[in-house]
Amino acid sequence: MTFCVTTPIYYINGEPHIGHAYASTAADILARFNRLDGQQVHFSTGTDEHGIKVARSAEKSGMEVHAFSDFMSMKFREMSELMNISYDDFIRTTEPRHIKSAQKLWSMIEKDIYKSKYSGWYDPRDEVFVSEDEIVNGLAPSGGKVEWMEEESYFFKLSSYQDKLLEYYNSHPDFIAPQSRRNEVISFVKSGLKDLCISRSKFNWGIDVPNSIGHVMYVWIDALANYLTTFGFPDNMSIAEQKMKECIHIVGKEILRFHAVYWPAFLMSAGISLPKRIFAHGWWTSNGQKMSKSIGNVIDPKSMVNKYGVDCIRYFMMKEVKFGEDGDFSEEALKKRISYDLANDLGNLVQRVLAFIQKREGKFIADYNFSEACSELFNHSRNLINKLRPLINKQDLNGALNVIWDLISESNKFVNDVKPWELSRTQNSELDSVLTVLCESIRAIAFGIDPFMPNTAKKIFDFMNIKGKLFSEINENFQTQIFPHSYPLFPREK
Ligand code: ME8
Repeated sequence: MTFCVTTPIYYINGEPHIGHAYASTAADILARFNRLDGQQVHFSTGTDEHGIKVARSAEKSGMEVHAFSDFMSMKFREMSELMNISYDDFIRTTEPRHIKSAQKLWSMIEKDIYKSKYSGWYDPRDEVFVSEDEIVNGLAPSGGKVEWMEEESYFFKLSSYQDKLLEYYNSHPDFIAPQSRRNEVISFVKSGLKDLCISRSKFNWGIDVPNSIGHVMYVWIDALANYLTTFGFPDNMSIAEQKMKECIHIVGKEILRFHAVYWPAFLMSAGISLPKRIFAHGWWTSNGQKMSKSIGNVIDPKSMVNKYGVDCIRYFMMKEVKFGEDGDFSEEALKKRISYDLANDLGNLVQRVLAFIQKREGKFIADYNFSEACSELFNHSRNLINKLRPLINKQDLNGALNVIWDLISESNKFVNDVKPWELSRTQNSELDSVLTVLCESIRAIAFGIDPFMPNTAKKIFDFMNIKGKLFSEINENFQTQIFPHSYPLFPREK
């Protein structure tokens, strides 16, 4: 079975920030979960390098545009490394394989393309065409200053896809998620679709329109085609088709329209399968305010990771808000999560159980003859992944963490109730089975958090000498174990 997931490809006109790190981390968790679940995974991310906005940023920087793209794209690659993003492909839209793919897509939708004159407003900040009624005081909804555009352009007959799109949404209720966003898209399409201007001729930082001198593709056609490129299109058409069908696009809510309206229309026109789902996530504010360079409150993932560690940041972003909703990023909230959820709940469970076993010379005899209380915790542990799977399949990342934390709380409560230290004093024969079930629950928890916090999971696996990698290996019983020395998972704040 194949599972494919993509992040948006990021514009390289500015530095990566926490919003980019968020989209990439969410996609990474889906990719990691599915890999551990034994699926073939294709996970792509990358950079969107053409368009007027990038061309102007290059000009401002004084760098030649190709050199600027190389330089800025590298920063996004570094952000991926920093966030521990396990991508299989990092795609850049300036690569020859992509230029070929975008041009092929263009030629496949040519029957729906005509030439005409465009006159209207353009918002270079978001690379979108805007209508009169969207403009307030000369500004587009993005806050960008609109520019008048008048040029001979190519148009895509988007209007003729209105009914087909509505039919498709109707027959594929899970195509757009979350539901509230789906409703917004449907009402947008119902309100009427205009044909889409898909070329520019006033500048040349883009992919040439095939057989048409002086025109470059509108950056969004170019950008959306990245998903096909990464799947091997056009050389490996049947593989690309297959992957497209299994693909989940993770996007921010502000670019849902491009992914849920334009993209499916292009694919329908080209006769290519549509992706499985488009999931629109929400936006982060910074201490209650919109992140903006002028306010100076843009959150830099590098400084956060250096200060708190990558796993804590990954955890915080997924736990703090339900995936799909907006959230607020503050260090205060982050510190609380680290202290309560990570150090107190998870860290403490691992530390107290493993330290106890260590005190007994690191040895216990696995004993699966369980009392009722042990059996209950054992069954919950063995069932954890089965509970997570449906949540991950609907991208409920926050819900998945809640389920894992339920098991952590249950395990901590079990320790408090059973009091292994007392059993040890009285040489109670139940002790081995109590420690066995606790090791089982910690092992299950480590598997569960692995996609979210891979470094932390690895530490637990190392503490416990667990070699298994796949979820399927969770069902193997512990043998008599000797644990090496264990350390705290999350250093407490000084
Ligand atoms: O739109 N909160 O690129 P982009 C959460 N190149 N997520 C945020 C965010 C925030 N404050 N700010 C950005 C583009 N993001 C196009 C995409 S895809 C074919 C082309 C995330 O650099 C979010 O996922 O503006 C958003 O959709 C993405 O970064 C946009 O990045």
